Amino acid sequence: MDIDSEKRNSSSKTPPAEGTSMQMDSEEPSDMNAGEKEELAESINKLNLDASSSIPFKRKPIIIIVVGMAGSGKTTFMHRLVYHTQASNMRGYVINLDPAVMTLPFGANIDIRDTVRYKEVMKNFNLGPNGGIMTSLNLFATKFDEVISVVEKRADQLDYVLVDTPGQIEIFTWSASGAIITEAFAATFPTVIAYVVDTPRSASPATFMSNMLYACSILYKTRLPLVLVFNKVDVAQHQFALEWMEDFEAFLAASESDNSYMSTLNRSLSLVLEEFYKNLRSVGVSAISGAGMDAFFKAVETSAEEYMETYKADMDKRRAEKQRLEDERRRENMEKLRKDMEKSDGEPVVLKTGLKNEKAGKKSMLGKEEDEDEEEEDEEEDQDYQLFTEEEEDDAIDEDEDEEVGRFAF
Ligand SMILES: Nc1nc2c(ncn2[C@@H]2O[C@H](COP(=O)(O)OP(=O)(O)OP(=O)(O)O)[C@@H](O)[C@H]2O)c(=O)[nH]1
Ligand SMILES: [Mg+2]
Repeated sequence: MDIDSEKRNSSSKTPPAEGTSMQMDSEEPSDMNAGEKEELAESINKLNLDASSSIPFKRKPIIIIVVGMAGSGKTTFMHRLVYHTQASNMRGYVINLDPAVMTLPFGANIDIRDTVRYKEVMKNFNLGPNGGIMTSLNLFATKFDEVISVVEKRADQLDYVLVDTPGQIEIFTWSASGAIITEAFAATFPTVIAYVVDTPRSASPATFMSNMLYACSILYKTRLPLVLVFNKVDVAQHQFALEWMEDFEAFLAASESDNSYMSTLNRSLSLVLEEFYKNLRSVGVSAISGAGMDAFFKAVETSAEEYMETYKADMDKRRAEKQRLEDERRRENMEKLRKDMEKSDGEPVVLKTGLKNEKAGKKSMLGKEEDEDEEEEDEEEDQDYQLFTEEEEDDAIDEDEDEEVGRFAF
């Protein structure tokens, strides 16, 4: 690695000091005055510290990421959202992140299936269905900055971006790609998680509790506002769920009929989750009939405001801290570099390789020697060579290898 490759061969007057393992090659610093040195250091500093530009943040559109357990009705709910936005003259943009869905009931503006063929991924990587979905999502996540820039370009014409996620909830919520995608959105736009719950299936306290624990873990993992969407209220109303969330005694009473070990655990957990329930907004909807959509969008708007007040501030704080640590690390490295430059006084950097024929190595790195030095060197080299050939005649391959290593200059 050359700091200044153009000038590397010019600074070859004196060989590196004995025992110096690494020196920085720079433009004849012995001739450099203090002002020039400072200027160079400043420019290096600037180059490194200005590299961290901040991403511009926009207040619109609001990103709605729809997650939920398999079969809870995410895709049907997405369809309803698309229909509702169109009917209410809201401007929406639709992204499908489920690579395994066979047919979508709505048109997606960006569809992961256009980029990654899930079945091919399964075949090529010899994976099962879940591994195939996960790998497809990982592949797509590597290009997600392009998705963000597409949305950014249209930001002025959009109110909402609706995002459908894979059926297996853990593939999105607990994978690196899920985190990358969520964070990429949240860093650029207000982002809200819509957690879809299958209401009829949550009528049992045990299923309800497991659903709530999942929602809780997503809330704490993403640190984004979360709206609980009790879906399928056309089949069963969600009043019982609201009651259980508001009144701990009501949940205890419901669990009473069940005397298993599970219910004891559920009762204890419901106490723990009391605080979590306070931070949530919940709405009952039917993706099939369209009930509750206005309430849902109201909850989304309030959550987006909360995002700007609380979540964004927290996110900015975390990013600022990360940036501070990064700047500190850079500054330390620059300081080390500066010290190395001063120490080396502009001589070429040589890796100490422990060569048997060290001088030959040095010579090849330094280029042309001055004439008077050359003869002297040649004599010494001849001697070294003789010594070497006498001692290790059979080791011709080693000699070549050492010479190769000796050619590296830093
Ligand atoms: N009655 C009723 N059925 C619904 C509602 N929403 C979804 N369903 C049904 O629930 C089933 C699952 O719906 P999907 O939209 O495919 O659920 P999903 O969460 O996307 O499923 P995966 O992506 O496979 O996890 C389908 O049979 C839907 O018709 C609803 O509001 N009411
Ligand atoms: Mg689906």
